[in-house]
Amino acid sequence: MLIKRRPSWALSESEVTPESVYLNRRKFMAGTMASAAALTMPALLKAEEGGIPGDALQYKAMPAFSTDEKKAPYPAITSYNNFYEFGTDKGDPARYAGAMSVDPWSVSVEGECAKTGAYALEDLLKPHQYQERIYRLRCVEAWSMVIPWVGVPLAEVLASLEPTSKAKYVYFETLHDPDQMRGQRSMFSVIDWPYREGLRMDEAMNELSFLAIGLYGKTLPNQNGAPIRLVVPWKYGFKSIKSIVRIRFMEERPKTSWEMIAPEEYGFYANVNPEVDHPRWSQKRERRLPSGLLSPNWIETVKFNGYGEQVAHLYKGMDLSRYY
Ligand SMILES: Nc1nc2c(c(=O)[nH]1)N[C@H]1C(S)=C(S)[C@@H](COP(=O)(O)O)O[C@H]1N2
Ligand SMILES: [Mo]
Repeated sequence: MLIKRRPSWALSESEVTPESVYLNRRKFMAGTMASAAALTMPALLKAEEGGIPGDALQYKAMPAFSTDEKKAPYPAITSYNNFYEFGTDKGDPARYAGAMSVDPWSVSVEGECAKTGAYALEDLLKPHQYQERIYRLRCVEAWSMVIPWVGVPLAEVLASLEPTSKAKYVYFETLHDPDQMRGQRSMFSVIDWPYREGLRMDEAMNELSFLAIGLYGKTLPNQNGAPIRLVVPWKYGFKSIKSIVRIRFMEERPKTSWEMIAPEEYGFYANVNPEVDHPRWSQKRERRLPSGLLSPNWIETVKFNGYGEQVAHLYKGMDLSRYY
């Protein structure tokens, strides 16, 4: 008998198990936590009438840091999210992130730099001109979107904090406040809060690394990481940490959330790489969203998410099948 096998990349939505389902299953092996609800992806909302909410930002367009690919519509970018602080379903952040208050917002700057201290967000941003950059965001779950961010280069902000020569890494933390973040109250939460991320200093100082404060020309909605989040477009989406309250310059490599949860699946580097499959699914293709459930829009994944020209040199001499 001839058994026809689909190529491994022709996965249906339910075959690429959302991380939340898998991790809950793993954590509560004895229970029945893999709820059917978590397997169902919410339909993307129709564009709302009346334009884009939020405060308008002044920025300059940056064609050299942008793509002509079709942008995901605002409702798609703001209704299909990963932000586990508010729940693990893709629709939870849009539903519940309104409970987070983002003004005033303070960022604690710590560690190996001259300008440590607690900064009001305005003060951290003040000297810098806002830019619009249209980047691809590629989630490790094999979906992607093209997103027009507004923000400032991470390198400018970090340089203004005057890192010392001992600063080899920079570490970030998201707000930890169970009163505002219902996912942090959940007994099913898989993350040891706060959400933590980090970059090697040369990655952080790369021209592509970006601190976003806006989307489609307006201030970020909470579900996308208001009021300030990282965007590192050549890495899997989980590196792009949201709602940042702490920046620490470090000599040692910091422990990051996904590495702590499953180091064999999520490395510190996490560079987009179609040559290295996730242990449970292929990374050769991705669904470019929005994309219908019946006719998923699969495209080829490109190494470094297509940003190799800008970043490949950072990894010379590293075995990218190990440090993918
Ligand atoms: N604090 C925090 N940051 C986070 C996450 C999260 O759960 N918590 N999810 C990450 C993942 S897996 C992805 S793909 C992106 C999604 O960003 P978006 O919702 O703006 O598209 O945010 C990343 N940043
Ligand atoms: Mo992701």
